[in-house]
Amino acid sequence: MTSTSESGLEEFKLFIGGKSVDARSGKTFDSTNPYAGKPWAVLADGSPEDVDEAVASARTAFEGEWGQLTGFQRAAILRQCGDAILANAERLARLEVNDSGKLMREMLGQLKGLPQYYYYFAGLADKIEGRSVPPMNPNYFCYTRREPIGVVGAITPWNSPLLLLTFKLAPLLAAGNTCVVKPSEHAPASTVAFAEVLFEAGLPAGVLNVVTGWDRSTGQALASHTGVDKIAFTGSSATGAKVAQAASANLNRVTLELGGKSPQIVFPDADLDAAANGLIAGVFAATGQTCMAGSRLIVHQDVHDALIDKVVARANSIKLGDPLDADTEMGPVANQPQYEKVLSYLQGAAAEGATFACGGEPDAAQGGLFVKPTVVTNVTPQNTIVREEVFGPVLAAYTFSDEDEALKLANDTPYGLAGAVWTKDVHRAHRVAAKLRAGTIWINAYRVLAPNMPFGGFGASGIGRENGIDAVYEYTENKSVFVELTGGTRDPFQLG
Ligand code: TXE
Repeated sequence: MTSTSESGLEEFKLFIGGKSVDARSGKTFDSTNPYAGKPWAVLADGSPEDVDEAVASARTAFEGEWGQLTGFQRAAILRQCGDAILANAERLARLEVNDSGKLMREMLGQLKGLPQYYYYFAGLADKIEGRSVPPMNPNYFCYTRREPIGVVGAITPWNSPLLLLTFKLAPLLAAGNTCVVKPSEHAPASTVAFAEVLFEAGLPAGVLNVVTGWDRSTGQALASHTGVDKIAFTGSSATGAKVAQAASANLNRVTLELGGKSPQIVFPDADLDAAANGLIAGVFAATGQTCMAGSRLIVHQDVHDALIDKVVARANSIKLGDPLDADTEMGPVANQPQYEKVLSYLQGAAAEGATFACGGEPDAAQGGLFVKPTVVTNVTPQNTIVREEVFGPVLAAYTFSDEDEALKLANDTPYGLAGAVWTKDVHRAHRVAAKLRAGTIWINAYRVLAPNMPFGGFGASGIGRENGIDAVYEYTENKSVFVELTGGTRDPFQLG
């Protein structure tokens, strides 16, 4: 359980085997509230030895009570988890806001929506079926079994820690696996409280373990652990590649949900007010700190000026401020390194000759880690601001003259997480959606997710898919069973 330290900060320990425990080293680290600009929580600083203990606990749970449950029983527990998340939504959302500076209204909405993921995957837990396969040789009865993989290591980032953990946790639990999660050092608290909530709701001890840690060696220890069977990671593409290398050294499975530089294509017949609203939602909501940020506007040259005017007008009226205030629309950047990274991209854009239609600098009136909503124009497709993920409130806008050029520009990226097409022409909408090389496409919309729609990326945006009916299979092994029916013997030197 969380408590308060002598310094008045909330305390969060590791959560291993159903118990709150100190790090073996006894060390702690602070988590800073980016809006207040000061520490608000103290966390156990877990090291590789703590990861060992958590993995052993997850293995014991997998081989114990949890591993014996039927899908029906797991479904019942998943539903209880969903109910408990709803009952604790406000508290959990507040922890996320304290850690990341994201808006309370956004995080509360996310937390209240989270139970749907557990209910959805509860509905699948008792439907994970093998198949009876027609035999090639009539002497055999053949069938397949879908079995859990075992212990899953989940490594999560600081933007929306509980939503991104849920993308992994709900299906892996439905399939009967256990989990060790290492949340980001920049936003670790909510994950600890979340594990406690799920344990209280009936998730058996050891099924979900949390190791927080400041040093990256903690995540590395989990990614490379020989006691883990699969790694599910969300974060930057650079770290994702390292995680995949570590996991593949053990021949472990991986799911990677990585960065993006997602295009929003606006055709001249589009409803420009709706498109402007979608652009605001795509890149300024969550202060642009989402993997699916629609950070490239590719707009037809005839409507460029009109659309930029609309976006800039709305961007300039975005209310920056306290993430806990109900009318705040954009909070600070989530942490100091990220703030510095966003500013260095803005300086780089200016150096490469871009123009700021709005923003382009810190918000001096707010101070702290606030950056003004920024629209960058006069860019070329080769500019860094067009090619690299900023992970901040920065939109880069450039033009096209026909559909082929729009698609060429949109697909000219190593990433492929998401994208949008804005047009009233139904033929064009579907044609362009089919040709965009990205995992999620919105037509006349942006930033919509659902538990039953697959999510993941092409190219440098990742490997595998989260959510959707097939996500449980990402956490199963497919086993073939041959049953000899006649009791006869066969030539031992012949295959089949
Ligand atoms: O992410 P990392 P960081 C992008 C964004 C941001 C940049 C850096 O551009 O500026 O990443 O942020 C753990 N082995 N995104 O440093 O490094 C780490 O402790 C195993 C995009 O926070 O990807 C954390 O728990 N684990 C993104 C998690 O990996 C390691 C979301 C993610 O950290 C590790 C967040 C290692 N070697 C940032 N090194 C998105 N696309 O959603 C770090 N970690």
